[in-house]
Amino acid sequence: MKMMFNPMLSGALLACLIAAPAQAQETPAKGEKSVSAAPSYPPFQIIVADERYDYLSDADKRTSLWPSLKYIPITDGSYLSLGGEIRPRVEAREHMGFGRGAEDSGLNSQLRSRLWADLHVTPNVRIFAELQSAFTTGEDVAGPAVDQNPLEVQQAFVEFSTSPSSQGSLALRLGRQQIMMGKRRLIEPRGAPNYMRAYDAARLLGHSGKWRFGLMGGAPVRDELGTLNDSTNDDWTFIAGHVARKMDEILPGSDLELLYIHTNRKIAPMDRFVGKRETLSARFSGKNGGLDYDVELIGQHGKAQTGTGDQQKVRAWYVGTDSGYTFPVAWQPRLGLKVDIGSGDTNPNDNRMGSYDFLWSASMTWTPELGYTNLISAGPTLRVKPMSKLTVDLGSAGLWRTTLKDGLYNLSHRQIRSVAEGRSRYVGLRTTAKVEYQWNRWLLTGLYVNRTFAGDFLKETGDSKDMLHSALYTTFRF
Ligand SMILES: [Ca+2]
Ligand SMILES: [Ca+2]
Repeated sequence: MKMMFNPMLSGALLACLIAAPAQAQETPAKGEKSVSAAPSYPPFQIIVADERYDYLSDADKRTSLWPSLKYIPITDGSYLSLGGEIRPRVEAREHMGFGRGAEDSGLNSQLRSRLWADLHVTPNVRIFAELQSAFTTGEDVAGPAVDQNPLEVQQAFVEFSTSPSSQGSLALRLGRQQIMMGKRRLIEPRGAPNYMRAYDAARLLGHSGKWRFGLMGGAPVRDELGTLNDSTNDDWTFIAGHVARKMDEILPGSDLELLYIHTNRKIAPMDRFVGKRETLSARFSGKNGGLDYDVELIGQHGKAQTGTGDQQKVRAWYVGTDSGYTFPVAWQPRLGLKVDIGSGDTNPNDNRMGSYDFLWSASMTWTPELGYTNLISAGPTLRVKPMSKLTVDLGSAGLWRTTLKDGLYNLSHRQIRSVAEGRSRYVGLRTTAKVEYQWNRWLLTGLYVNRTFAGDFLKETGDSKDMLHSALYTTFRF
């Protein structure tokens, strides 16, 4: 694998460097009116399958390479759309377990490659498939499949849809697919780590006027070391429904979204997450002038299966916000507040399970470190744009245990410190910085640093090294 990786990495970097200047002139700068016939394309989506290129059906719009790849006409009404991504990344990790357990140290080189094809058989039937590959070299402890998954079918689904109309639309997706809901606090495609997450699912999606709605059911894909061997994780199934509505009558630009997920988990790193949970989320978000806001409340009930075989009633919750204000001055500074609070179990002997299960949530930062169970993470964020293509994000967050009767968890639902190991609430202080330069529509380079300083609770547990996670990356996407 090591022999293969380095040429691939150099190839990817070369591809980025060659592709960038050649295609740079195709997209007008943001906010700038194009004087030539060059169109300004809609932005890329996180869920690539949500992108549509029907607007390129007119051959006059496909005079350069990129639109010619996004719309390849086959017969009248049918076309093929191709896309891909290459992300080389150099990563530094120190004490990701805060000084306990087998910890990777020093530099790693990573490469994520993606290639997808979207075949629109008729205006109402499409077949979407994506291959994805993730390599990591330099790890000094064996990495998981999230780092190392040489070649997999990341997505393969068929979609049946009604013809788009002003009345609304309805689509049914069947097969392996990426899913993202709301602010990515419960179900999402795991974009930051090397290999992404998908679900084997059936999903009905619709919208009509101010309403959006959907139903879905299935299971996540199990990440396995090795090639073309990822299977359906039947040990963690779900059924979900959601409905959202624009709430302009109450507050201009606002949106209310309700999401219900029933999960059945047969195996988990901790017994407390085994069992059936009903998760209900209400999320109010929007943008009004310089203000952007997002508040989410989540309640959980159900039955947890403990190690002794007893069933415990689940009573868990989460509350969080990521809101800010952008000042209309030079550098467009956005000052924000980000808070995440997940419940913990307040009493080991009361036959109730209070530890919040964050399901398939994105991490709080770009670092896959602490989970949301029994954790308060709260602090300010600042974003500035010194140049139109340059974005700087700074953040700082205090970390505390929600209840002193429960331990500390990581993003894999493992308890990394138990309740018996310390008495303090204060876990530590996290500081993050991210600088990204968007060369053009296709190419982005970024540097990310997360330094988390161990606080009183970690010190009491005996292992309390400060954590460092940093990454230098370039993403080329077409
Ligand atoms: Ca695999
Ligand atoms: Ca309890």
